[in-house]
Amino acid sequence: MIDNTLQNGLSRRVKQVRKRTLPLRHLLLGSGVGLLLAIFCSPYALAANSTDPTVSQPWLAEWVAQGTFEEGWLNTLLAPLTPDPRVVRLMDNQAEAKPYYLYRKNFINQRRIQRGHQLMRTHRTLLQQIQEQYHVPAEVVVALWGVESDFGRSAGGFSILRSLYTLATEYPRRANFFRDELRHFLQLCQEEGWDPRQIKGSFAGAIGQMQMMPSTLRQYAVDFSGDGKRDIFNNPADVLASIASFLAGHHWDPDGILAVQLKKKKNMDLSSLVSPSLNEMQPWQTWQERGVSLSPQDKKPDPNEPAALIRLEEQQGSRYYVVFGNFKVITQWNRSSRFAMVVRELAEAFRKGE
Ligand SMILES: [Ca+2]
Repeated sequence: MIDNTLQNGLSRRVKQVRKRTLPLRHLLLGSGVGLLLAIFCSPYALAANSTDPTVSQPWLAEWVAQGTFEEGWLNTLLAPLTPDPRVVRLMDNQAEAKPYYLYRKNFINQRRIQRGHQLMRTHRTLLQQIQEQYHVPAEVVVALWGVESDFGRSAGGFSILRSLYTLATEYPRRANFFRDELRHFLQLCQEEGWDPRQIKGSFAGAIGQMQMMPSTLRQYAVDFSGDGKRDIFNNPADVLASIASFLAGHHWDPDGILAVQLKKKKNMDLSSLVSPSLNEMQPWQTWQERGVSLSPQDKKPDPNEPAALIRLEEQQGSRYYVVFGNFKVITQWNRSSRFAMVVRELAEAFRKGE
């Protein structure tokens, strides 16, 4: 009896609800035109959608559709952001190519060389352990650390979230690249338990003391200290091992050579031999057949070792180098030959001091 009364009351309420919702349901389901009208003419729907980044940026909606991120989480993070005009400006300025002798000054000076020596001593045991595991020389690892962040002193003060979102939305030339990096960054934050709003780095999205892009970090950063976290902001063991992990992952050859400077010979025009790109390396033997030779004190490359000939500008004129596989490995980190040569020079300075 009581049950029946309850059931009757319940079914009455259900009927009332159905009655009230019938016109809307009819509008939505009964007519395609009605559906479109319902979406486009509702002031509430229009206002709610147009401010959501997942609506204004269809590539974000794709991430939601693919199940990579929750829509509400993305909108909460991205909706408050405004583009950072400094980021676009800096991105355009960096394309200006300085001659090598000016470029070098940004990275190599006496203070940095001394600091590198000091840190090689401070972290001697750690660097030996890393060298044993990854078969990459300590001085090259420390040189990359010095070039990228002045040994952790300047890892960048830009919000990575805002910078990457700015470049993903306001920098059409490389928008796809930066959208992908933003996705990796957000995934990295979820994997590592970082708050995306708190992470700082370079204007171009590079993070941590080794200034790696998020996609690279996800692939190569390691926890060498053994605490379960890849702390690339504060932990030297994780930072240095992550650098070594990248180089080893790009096939660093422990017995290989980075580069050898060529002495200019009379009657030989090296400028005509300069390689168009490091992607077109030739076996060392081919260079010997073209008349390129090393000094007796230089380490002898294997005749089959892939090599390229590059030119860098010094104040006094051009300087020529034969560069080998390990040089190309460093250009996988940063595509510039000038960058790879700066790392080599700094590594040489550290090695000589030991
Ligand atoms: Ca760790």
